Amino acid sequence: MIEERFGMERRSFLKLAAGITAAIGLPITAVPAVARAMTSAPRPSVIWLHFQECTGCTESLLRAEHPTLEKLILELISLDYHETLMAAAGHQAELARRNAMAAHEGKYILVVEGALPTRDNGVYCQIGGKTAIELVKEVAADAAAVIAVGSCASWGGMPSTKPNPTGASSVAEVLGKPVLNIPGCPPNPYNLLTTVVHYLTLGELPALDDKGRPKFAYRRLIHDHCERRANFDAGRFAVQFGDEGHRQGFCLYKLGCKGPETYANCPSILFGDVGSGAWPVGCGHPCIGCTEKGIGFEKPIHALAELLSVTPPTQFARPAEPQGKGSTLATVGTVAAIGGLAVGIGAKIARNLGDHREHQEEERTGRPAKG
Ligand code: FSX
Ligand code: SF4
Ligand code: F3S
Repeated sequence: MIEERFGMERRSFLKLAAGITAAIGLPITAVPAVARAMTSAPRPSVIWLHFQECTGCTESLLRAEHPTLEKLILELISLDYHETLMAAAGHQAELARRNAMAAHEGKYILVVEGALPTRDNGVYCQIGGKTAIELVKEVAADAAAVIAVGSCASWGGMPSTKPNPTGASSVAEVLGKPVLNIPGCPPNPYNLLTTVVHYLTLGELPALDDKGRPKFAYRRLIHDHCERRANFDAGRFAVQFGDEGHRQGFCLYKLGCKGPETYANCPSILFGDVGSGAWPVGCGHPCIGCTEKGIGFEKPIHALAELLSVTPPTQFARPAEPQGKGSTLATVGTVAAIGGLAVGIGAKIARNLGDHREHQEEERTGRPAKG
C-alpha cells in the first residue's frame, strides 16, 4: 500500500517518518504515530495561490528525487487549486477554487507562493479579474492556516528588491497578521513536508520564531552546521573563485558567504536528494542569505557577513591539511575553556581574518604587508 501510494519502499518510508519525527522534536517512540498520520489522516484541502514569483518553489518541489517528494506531499494533501498543476483553466479554475473554499470552509490550508504588489492598488498582478491583494484576503478569510512558501511570499524576496517598483510585499504584511513562513529561494521542500506532517500528526502548526518561520528548520545559523566551518575556525579561506583555497573546499566567508548571519537548515537536509554537498556552499558558492530578510537580494553578494556567533560548534573534525595559520578546534576549545570563551575565539577569528587581509594586501601591491 505504501509502495503504491507513495512510490517508495516501506523501509524508506519508515526511515523518512523517523527523520521527520526527530525534526519536529518528537521522541523516537512517536514514529508509529507520525507514520500513521501520514498514511491515514484525512488529507487537508489545500488552495495554492501564485503571485509575483518564478515558480521555483513549486519547481523545486516537483523536481525533488528519491524519494519522490512531490508524490509524498501531493499524497498527504488534497491539492484543490494550483495554477501550475491543475488541468482546469479560466472559469473552470475559478470554480474549482470557489468549490474547494465552500466545501472545506474553515478547514482548508492556504499556501501562497510569491509576493503581492501593493502599489497603485495592486494592479500589477491580477488573476480572474481580482488583484493579488483581493484574492489572498478572500481565500485567507476562511482558511484554517496560511502558509507562505518561498522568500517572495515570506518577506517580499526578489520582487521586493530596491527600488521595488510594484511595492511587492509579504503575505503577512498584506493580511496584517502573522502567517507561517517557509522562506528560501527556493525553499527546501522537506521543510514544507515536515510542516504538513506536523499538522497532520498534532493538529497544529509547528512552533515559530519571531519571523514566523518553523523553529525546527530555522533555529540555527547555517554557519554553525556548515561542513566548511572548521576551515573558518582555522583561518582557511577561498579569496577568489577558482583559487587554491576554493579548490580545496575552504571557507567561503571572504567570497561573501552569508552563512554567519542566515538561519536555515540547508547544510543538514541538502537539496534534491542527490547526496552530500548538494547545497549552495557544498557546490562552492557562498550562501546569499536567501532565507533571511534584509540579507538575501539586499546585501551585495561579495559584502562580508556579520558574525552573529563566534563559538565554534563541536561536531566537526578539525581539518587535516597542514596549510593555514589558524588554530585547530582543539586549541580553540582550550582557549574557550581557559576562560576567554566567545571573546577569546572572537580574537582568534579576528586574527585569522587579519592574516587574510594582509595576504590580500600583499597580492594587491606585490609587497609584503606591514606588521
Ligand atoms: Fe520566490 Fe517561489 Fe524564489 Fe522563485 O515561487 S522564493 S523567486 S525560487 O519561485 O517565490
Ligand atoms: Fe560555511 Fe559560509 Fe560559514 Fe564558511 S562562512 S563556514 S562557507 S557558512
Ligand atoms: Fe539560500 Fe543560503 Fe540556503 S543561499 S538555499 S540560505 S545556503
